[in-house]
Amino acid sequence: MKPLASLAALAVALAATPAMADHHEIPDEPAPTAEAASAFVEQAETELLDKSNKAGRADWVYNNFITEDTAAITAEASAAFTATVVDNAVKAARYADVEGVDKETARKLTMMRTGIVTPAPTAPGAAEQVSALTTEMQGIYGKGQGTLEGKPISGSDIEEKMGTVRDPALLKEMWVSWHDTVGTPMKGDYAKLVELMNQGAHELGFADTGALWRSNYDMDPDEFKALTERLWQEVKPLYQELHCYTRAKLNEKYGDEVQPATGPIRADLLGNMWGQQWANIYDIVAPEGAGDLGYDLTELLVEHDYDAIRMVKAGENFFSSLGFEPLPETFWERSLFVKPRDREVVCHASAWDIDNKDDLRIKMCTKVNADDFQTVHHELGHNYYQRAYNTLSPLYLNGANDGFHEAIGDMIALSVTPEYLVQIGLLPRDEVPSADKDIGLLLKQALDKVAFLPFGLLIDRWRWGVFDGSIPPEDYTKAWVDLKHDYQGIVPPVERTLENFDPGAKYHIPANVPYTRYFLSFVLQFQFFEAACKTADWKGPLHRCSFYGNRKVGEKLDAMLAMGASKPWPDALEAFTGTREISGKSLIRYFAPLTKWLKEQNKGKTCGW
Ligand code: X8Z
Ligand code: ZN
Repeated sequence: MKPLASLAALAVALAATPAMADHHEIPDEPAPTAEAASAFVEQAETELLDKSNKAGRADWVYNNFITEDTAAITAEASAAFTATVVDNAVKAARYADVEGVDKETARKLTMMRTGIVTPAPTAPGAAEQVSALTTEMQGIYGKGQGTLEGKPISGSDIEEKMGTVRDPALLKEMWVSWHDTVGTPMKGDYAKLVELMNQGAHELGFADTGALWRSNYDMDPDEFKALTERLWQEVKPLYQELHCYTRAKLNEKYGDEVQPATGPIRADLLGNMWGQQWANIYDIVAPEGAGDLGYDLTELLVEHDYDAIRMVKAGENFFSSLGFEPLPETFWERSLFVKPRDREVVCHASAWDIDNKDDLRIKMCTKVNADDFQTVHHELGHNYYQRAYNTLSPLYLNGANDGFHEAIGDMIALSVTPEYLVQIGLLPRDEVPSADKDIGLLLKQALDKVAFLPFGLLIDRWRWGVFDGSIPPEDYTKAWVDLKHDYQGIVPPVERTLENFDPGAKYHIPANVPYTRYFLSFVLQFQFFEAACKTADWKGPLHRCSFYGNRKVGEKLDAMLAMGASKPWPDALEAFTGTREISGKSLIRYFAPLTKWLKEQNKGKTCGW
């Protein structure tokens, strides 16, 4: 994810908190003329960039060293930033209907309002309250622990263990302890935050915070909602086939007591704390015959003595092969690559651009495994995007939309094929899986990419409901459990109660990071990937394509990235793919052979839950 700072100027970052704007009388404001509007925008951009950079720096320190003092410092900087953001958004509204405003200025005035992630009321002290709440919750999450066999275990370790442990009692212990100790204590803070953010959104002219979030996609917010629904309907049948097949395999492995053959899947059996990506249980679901791929990326990394730095170097090398400049020396000096032994840090991976120029960094508690190899590429995608648009004006220092920002590194990682692993010396050529292993390769990919889709959608469906009041605080966890049941077809391993706050056990809820971006990204990355493979003149099955080393792809990619947020996102999509529509068709084409195969496997079974 991108932190505050990089969100930067970008209204996006705008997240934080508010300040003390007074939209009724602003005595020193010039009369609203087109000239005044552009002068205002210019001054606001300078101010936003400055405050965003200051808040980003403080937030970096906090994320790397969670203490009372760093919490106070980041809360203060973030409150100052939010205050500025809200103040400028309120002023921007005054210029909205001024005649003769040029197109650029009009776009920026809109962005100043719609890019706000964490709105706060304008009343004195409210911005500070909002910042204190988000800082507090992130601290709880960052310091959070669960237990394994009764012993405390950190967030990054428990995440890894959920992928490797196969004893259902231990999986249940880890799942329950994590959700109870991390989520539950935040419930009150979260309800308070929702109330404050909604007041802030209201003052900015939005019905609630969800409406504000949905307004940031260059289209009508209702149209955006409909777009996400259309995409979900395109990919849902494939998810249902995957669910049906996976459930049967889990039933075979664990028996009816643990995983019944019908109904929803028990959440802790899927190889991931949140049941969001399932590739870690590939060994359980692998098809007979086509299942043995002959290699396991985690094992290859370990055997070849990879450590965190080598993993990141491999990611950098991919971008270099496309023609991108190497990462700056400061990236290597200032990033956090492994979990420190002696202090609390936020381990959830993130990419930063501290000065919005070239001070790029990542922060990861990297483990040497396939999951984190993927995440390294993901984070670098953010960094290369940030650098590509760093000459644009402050409000344009962002992705075409947030889904684009999330999709770049993942699109690159789709090129991590067996053939690519040969090219970088990780896999011996004679061990490349033959064509009869295609179903295995596709299934493994689907366990991450297809399994994620309903998860990516439901997080904000939950928040949209929380924000519009249809999910009141007493229903927070029930609604969460219901949505996970309905969309993903999964259930918690034990009954959840009113006191629990399961949403808080997922990073993006305490961190207040909108999540629809990932749903979009998991669709978009296949569109980008298919377009890149076409540019690279790839012939053969899409899932075997790697555009490693292709300068033509690099040039086209750079052109899209360099547009930043300066144009509506369909323009950026068109620049790279030739189409202006987000569509699930590329994903469906990528997995077409698997879909056919899954349907055969599921024949005669009652699917659904
Ligand atoms: O949060 C992330 C990235 C940082 S933007 C590591 N992701 C989502 C998650 O972990 O829930 C990437 C995939 C989805
Ligand atoms: Zn990300």
